[in-house]
Amino acid sequence: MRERHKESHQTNSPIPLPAICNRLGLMNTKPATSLAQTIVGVLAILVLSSCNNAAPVVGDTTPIVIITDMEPDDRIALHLLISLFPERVNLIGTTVMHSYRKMVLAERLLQQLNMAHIPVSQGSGGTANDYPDVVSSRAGREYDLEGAGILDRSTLRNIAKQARTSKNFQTELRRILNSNQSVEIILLAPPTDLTALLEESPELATHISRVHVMGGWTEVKQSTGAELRTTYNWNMDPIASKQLLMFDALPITIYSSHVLHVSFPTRSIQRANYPKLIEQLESSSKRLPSIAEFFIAGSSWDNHLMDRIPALEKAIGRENAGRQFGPADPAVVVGAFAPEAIKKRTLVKVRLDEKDLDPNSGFRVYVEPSADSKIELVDSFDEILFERVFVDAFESLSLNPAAAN
Ligand SMILES: [Ca+2]
Repeated sequence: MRERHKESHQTNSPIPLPAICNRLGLMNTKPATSLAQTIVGVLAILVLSSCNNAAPVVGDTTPIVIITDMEPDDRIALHLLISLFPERVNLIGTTVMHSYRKMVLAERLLQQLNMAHIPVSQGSGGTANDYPDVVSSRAGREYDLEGAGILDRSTLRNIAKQARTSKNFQTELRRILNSNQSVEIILLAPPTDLTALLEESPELATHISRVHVMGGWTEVKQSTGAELRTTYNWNMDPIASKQLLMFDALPITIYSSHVLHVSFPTRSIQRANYPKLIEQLESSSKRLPSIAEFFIAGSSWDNHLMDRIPALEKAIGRENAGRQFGPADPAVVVGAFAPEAIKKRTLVKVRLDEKDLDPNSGFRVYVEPSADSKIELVDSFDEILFERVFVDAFESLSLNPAAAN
């Protein structure tokens, strides 16, 4: 599917070069802390020669907060972030169904990477029935096997007794925003907790330098013409998603499904199309138990999806279960912190109509160019750069003795 907005107002890069250099560590006075950071810097030098003339400034130490639903591709995204910016990740919040269990699993992943000092807190949650019944999201919503084959049975039993939802993450996020003038948020799940906090304390939006959003829409053909309809993360909480897009002062970058489907047309990173990435994961798993557990989590998730949606067998392939992942969440991390992966951006206004639901696909979205908007839409993504950053980040993580138990 190709769903470009032909009339879009396009901007090559709304982020000033010094900011890009800064993000990539090219103006960092401190030495790079990992091979991954060094390589990201080298890549940037190749494409941004003008950065070489910039005066050195203090490196980017902006705290990062991640909101995750701990699906298999979130696990990959977390590994990437920890490899690229081990000192900047300040808080992880877990959300949607089984958010307590997801918190335990995120803590376990951090422990395995010797990063247990990063706090993880439980956010909003519920059961599959607490979320809108959109057919395309049903299989994901009804998955109930997080932690199977990873956590022992008594731990899983104890977890089942815990509250399904919590405001702990909102409390922790408030604390981070109150004590920092500039925080970046990586939103790899529905925005329920972030929006609730900003509705309660809108002044905290000025402490957020950018929200990197995995969300958006696809173009669905209807008898009346093509319509934009939300995908999973926005399907799960359309009201919070709509409200987030209405905070005028909040800089947001949207990695929409319709663009990532063009950059990654098979929608599955697997041996047939990205052999280097799968080989890298296989190799990393020998030293990193957190990758071995990604294989376990992925196998359970992939088989569930293929059981529920037989058409996915063609895209995923039973033989690839546990050895493939969706590129969306990892792409957000790469795009956020190696910004040259974003080949084109468009400033837009986005409106979500939560009252207009097509139960087969999602809620109606309207997008229009707007030069004064603080919302930028990723319009084209560099999957080649993604591959290079990915391989290097996992190689670095595997070689780092601190990360290998
Ligand atoms: Ca996710």
